[in-house]
Amino acid sequence: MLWTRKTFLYCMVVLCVFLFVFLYLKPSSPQEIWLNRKRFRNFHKLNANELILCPEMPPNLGPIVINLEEDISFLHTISENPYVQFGGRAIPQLCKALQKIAIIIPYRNREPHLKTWLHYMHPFLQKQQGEYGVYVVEQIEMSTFNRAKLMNVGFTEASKDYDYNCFIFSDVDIIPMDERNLYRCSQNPKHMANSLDKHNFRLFYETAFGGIVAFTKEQFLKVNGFSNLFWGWGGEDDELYNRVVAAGMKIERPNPNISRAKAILHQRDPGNEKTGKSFHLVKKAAQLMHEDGLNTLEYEVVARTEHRLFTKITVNIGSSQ
Ligand code: UDH
Ligand code: MN
Repeated sequence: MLWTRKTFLYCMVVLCVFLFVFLYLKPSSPQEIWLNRKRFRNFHKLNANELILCPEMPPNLGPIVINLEEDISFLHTISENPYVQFGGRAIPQLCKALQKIAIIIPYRNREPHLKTWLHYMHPFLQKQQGEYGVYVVEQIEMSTFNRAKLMNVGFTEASKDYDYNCFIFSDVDIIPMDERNLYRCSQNPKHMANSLDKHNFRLFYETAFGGIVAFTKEQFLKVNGFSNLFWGWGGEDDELYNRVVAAGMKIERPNPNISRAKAILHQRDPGNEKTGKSFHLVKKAAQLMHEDGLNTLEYEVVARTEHRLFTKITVNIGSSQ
């Protein structure tokens, strides 16, 4: 009897030790760490590496209403986006982002459009659980504008900042109308401005590749970036399309019902006239791709400002002569 009770107690102790080791000392899965920390309301101390991956399709996304009449100040947008950090960077609060995204915006003298873009895009990108940074690349000289070269500068400078693996090159005046249009990179370079209101939500032409395009780092390096030779309006997007094809890649486009977007209407900017001078280069993309682009890019950063809503890189990119 005594012996049996002793054995019973002994067994209980062993069982307790086992349970203790199993429940408390076993390595926790990231989900458990996340739940525990959530319980203790310790969100801000979360280490991104310990979090579970964000889902492919984040929850609660849908169409949004865009009102271009509103004049929205930077301060208002800052106050509405407390999680956006200096330089216009954000990471998802409760999961580990699938991609590290740099958004590159070519820019000169378009403050009202930039205000609108930031007002709609910061909430949009955060709802999509993006880990991202916004880069506004400003051409300083009043000489002819070179959108493509600014994109190359943005890619190069953002890559120095952080290990971005996805680059979204976007005009400052295009705002998506549906949060399900994921600002992410795909297996192939992706043309995202395929359903603009100003084109009746149709693809402008079969090989259109302007407005917004998304490239992984590898995809962009494979085509050696944009050409640097397109001064003035037009052609650089078609040349990039030809580079992608010449590099053996396909182009992807999102479902046009979901990629519906508003393009802010405006007059042509001074210094961005259609000169037509570089258009003959479009057909030479397969050859030009090796001789001109990221590998021949020259510029001088004049200033770098970490604004609350974006990083501005003011740059001297020279001129066509
Ligand atoms: N951009 C600037 N500043 C400029 C020129 C261009 O920031 O002075 C940037 C900006 O991000 C813009 C992008 O380059 O969204 C593309 O230029 P764009 O908006 O001029 O190109 P789009 O295809 O051209 O919209 C339309 C020409 C307008 C003609 C209208 C005549 N009714
Ligand atoms: Mn425009």
